[in-house]
Amino acid sequence: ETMKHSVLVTRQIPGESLKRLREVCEVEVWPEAIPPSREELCRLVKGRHGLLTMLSDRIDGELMDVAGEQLCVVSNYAVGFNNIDVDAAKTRGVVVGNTPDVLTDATADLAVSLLFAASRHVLPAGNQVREGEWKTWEPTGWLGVEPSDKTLGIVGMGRIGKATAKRLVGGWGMNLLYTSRSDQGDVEKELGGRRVELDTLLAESDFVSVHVALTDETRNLIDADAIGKMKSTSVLVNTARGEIVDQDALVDALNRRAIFAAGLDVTTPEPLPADHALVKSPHCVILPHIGSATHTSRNAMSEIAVDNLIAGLAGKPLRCSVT
Ligand code: 8YV
Repeated sequence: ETMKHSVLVTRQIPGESLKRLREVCEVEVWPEAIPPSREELCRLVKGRHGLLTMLSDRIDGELMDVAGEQLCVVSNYAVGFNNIDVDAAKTRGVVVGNTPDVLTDATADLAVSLLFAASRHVLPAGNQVREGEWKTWEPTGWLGVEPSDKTLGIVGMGRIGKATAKRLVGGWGMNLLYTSRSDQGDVEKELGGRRVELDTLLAESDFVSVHVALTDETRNLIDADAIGKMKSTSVLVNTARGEIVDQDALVDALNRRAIFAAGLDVTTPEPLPADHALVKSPHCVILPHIGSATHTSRNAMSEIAVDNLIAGLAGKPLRCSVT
């Protein structure tokens, strides 16, 4: 067969891997910084054999049908794949790939950064300087909380949860509680962690860091009830998915000082409008979903995503498959 495969890449990606892709197929790359709308995506996927997609692209059965029967692989540029209807893909014989492992360290580093930033008012204090409001030094100004020897609660002890725990247990001597679908012997041995129910974790932890995948079971896992169980001195960190935390409940808790602070790399929606109560809260640090944003991590994600696409087009097993 002489006809080349046709693929759509829905954003510009860093690194050299698109060159490899161009050697084996026709590639169209969405050129804008703003993602394609649903309408544009529907127009662009028609007739494609492969898609390299982002979290901002909703890839459901309808979109796969619009693409056509020749579609054989969807390669997601992320470890999380909640934007893809995996069952719909399976039904249609479409394989789905993701980019695990290579962003574990970068995301764990950012979780720790958010934990410290939220604990020490890094953003509002820094802004005070920028805005010319640094008038004096106050013994009672900007008092924060310290992590040393406190209790860390990791919600979801997967790769990123484990890497975050390692940093904070090893570096700051934190005691570790965690929730997980399975008992993790190595975590108990290496880090002295104790697997507990979520309620216990929330009640006993000084710092709670969320690392579960977004599924029907974890949507709104950290709701008003859950936040209500947390200590008034505790800090909540979320680098997983915005939908796992009930944002109205979080705003309410921060306003009432029912928890100390929050650090979020993920929100609902993304981008979060600047007039949102969470953005306005002096007790909340929000970053624009940059967990995996390092040169090392994003270049490696590009490599895996392109490897997945090339393998899928050739009908071979993907380097990292979720189907
Ligand atoms: C993505 C992410 O890189 O991997 C994930 O699951 O959330 C991020 O690393 C980013 O959202 C681009 O899709």
